[in-house]
Amino acid sequence: MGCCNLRLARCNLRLRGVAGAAAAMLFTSVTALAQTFLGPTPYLGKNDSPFVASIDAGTTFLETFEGGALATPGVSASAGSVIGPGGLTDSVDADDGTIDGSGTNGHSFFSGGGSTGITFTFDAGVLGALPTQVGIVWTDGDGTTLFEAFGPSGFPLGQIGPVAIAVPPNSGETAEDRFFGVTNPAGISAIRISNSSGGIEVDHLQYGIFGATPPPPIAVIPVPTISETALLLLVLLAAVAAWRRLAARRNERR
Ligand SMILES: [Ca+2]
Ligand SMILES: [Ca+2]
Ligand SMILES: [Ca+2]
Repeated sequence: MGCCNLRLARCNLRLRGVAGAAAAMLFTSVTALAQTFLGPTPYLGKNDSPFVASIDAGTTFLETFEGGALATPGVSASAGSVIGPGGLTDSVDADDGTIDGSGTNGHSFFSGGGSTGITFTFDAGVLGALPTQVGIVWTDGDGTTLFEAFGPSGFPLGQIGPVAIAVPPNSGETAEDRFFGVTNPAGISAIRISNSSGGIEVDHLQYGIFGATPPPPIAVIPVPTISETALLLLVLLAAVAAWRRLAARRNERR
């Protein structure tokens, strides 16, 4: 504190600077830990997901419902069930093999109570931890659409909407389909999606670890083939023989 005795005013300024820097660091830290909402954005296939890299890397689950059930681990739905191909089915467009403006030949997840909505709840015990990134694609319903997310212990993280994205009729059109997502470093315990009128249809539930590094590739140590091993032995034997001849000549000269 000697500097304070000598130059009190300058030292105060310096301390204020340190306090300001600390406050800035704290703010940055808090900001970095905050939740981020993503969407609503158009979605016709997996490549439209902001999480596609981690889906491909295997650190985020993607449930397309094309297997006929909600089968990815560590998640349960409060209402609804999977529906298969049909005139009113509204799967994500690409799931039937062709992006053609229609989702009627795919599978989706439907509930008759759009205003109650569907809550997907995550099980940290099964997953090892709560997911830190979650997304869902709203594909059909009426009225306005609302997406909500909840952190650990169920505290609300916020919401997107209500937004007016529904376009009638309800026969598999995909231009209206929208992705809603959230990231939260402290974890996401549940999401809820609802629309104010009619039933509700969703698809491509996705959840995993935000920013996770994919597992490193397994190092492959090349194993020499039999012919390579034989060649190596021949080279070694030739080298030993040459060394012995050289040693013998040296002995003869002595
Ligand atoms: Ca299609
Ligand atoms: Ca689907
Ligand atoms: Ca649709």
